[in-house]
Amino acid sequence: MEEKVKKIQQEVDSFLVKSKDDLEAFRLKFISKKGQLMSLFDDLKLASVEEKKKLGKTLNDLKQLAENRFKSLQESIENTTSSDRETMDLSLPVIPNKTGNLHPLNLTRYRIIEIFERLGFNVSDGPEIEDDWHNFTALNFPENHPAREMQDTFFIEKNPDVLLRTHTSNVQVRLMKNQKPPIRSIMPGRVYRNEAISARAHCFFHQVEGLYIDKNVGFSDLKQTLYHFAKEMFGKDTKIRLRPSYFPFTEPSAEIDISCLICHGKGCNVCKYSGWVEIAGSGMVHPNVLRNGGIDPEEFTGFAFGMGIERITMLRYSINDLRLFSENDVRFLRQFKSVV
Ligand code: 2NM
Repeated sequence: MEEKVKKIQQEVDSFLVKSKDDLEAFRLKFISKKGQLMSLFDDLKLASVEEKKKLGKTLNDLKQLAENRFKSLQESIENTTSSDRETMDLSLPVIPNKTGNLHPLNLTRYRIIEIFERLGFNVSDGPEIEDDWHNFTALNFPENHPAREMQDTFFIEKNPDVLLRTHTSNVQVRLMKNQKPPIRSIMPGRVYRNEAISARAHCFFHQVEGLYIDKNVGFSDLKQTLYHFAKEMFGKDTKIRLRPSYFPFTEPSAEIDISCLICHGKGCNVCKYSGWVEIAGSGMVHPNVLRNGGIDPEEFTGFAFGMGIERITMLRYSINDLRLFSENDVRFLRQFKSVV
């Protein structure tokens, strides 16, 4: 009898209760009328008067112990009311995350920002609705420049002109006015041009322009910066080529080409059998532009560049139609999973 009591006492102490089912098992075993503990009280009836005295107290203590433990287990189970805990199976495969993914243009934009941030460039932003001064005049566009024509630019108002910016260079003008060199910044953003929509053109697209102004910034800095960018963006074996070009806001100016990713120079229809594809325009900031931004061109020089995010994205993912970016067809968009 005494041994039985000891055994039950140990069991009451060590019985594991993690769920409501466990708790019920505990109750049936130690508390209920048909439980082990109660059957000891039945045994007690057969004992002698002496034994009854001694064992009766032990059994009552044990009963009290079981009831107290039951109460405290009940409280803690109810407080953690986690039905998950009882049913969660950690070995099951995860439920796939269907919350969507970033737009391919944003994936490219973030990658471009990442590359330039590591070179010490910061990111600047500015208005999409702009006046003539910030979009054209300050950037050395002559009064009669064709870009100012109604066919090329969306005007919101005329005299004084209010328009949708045609490039993000308007942000550079503000930067130069508001900051002193050294300036090292890139400007991603949406720009607008009055063009018929096709596989290769759209009435809006996205640009990243960059500006670096300091003492002694030279053309070699421009070349190495864009060479580094090309290798980071398209792979370490990428070559670049600079072609002389013309922009009103830079002098000298150059178009940046990269070696064709598809045919590696052999010739294919992406590079139109030339082996090279254009990715950006660039040049040394024109002294007039520096002056318009309140910077002395005798003291400071700088380079600037601009690239289309759509174009870089099309090369990066072999996409052949610009319209896919704005049609928002999920069958297209879902293909660009990434861990940005
Ligand atoms: C391009 C190509 C070449 C450019 C120049 C400037 C500024 F403001 F510094 F004059 N911003 N961006 C630039 C130069 C942009 O885009 C194809």
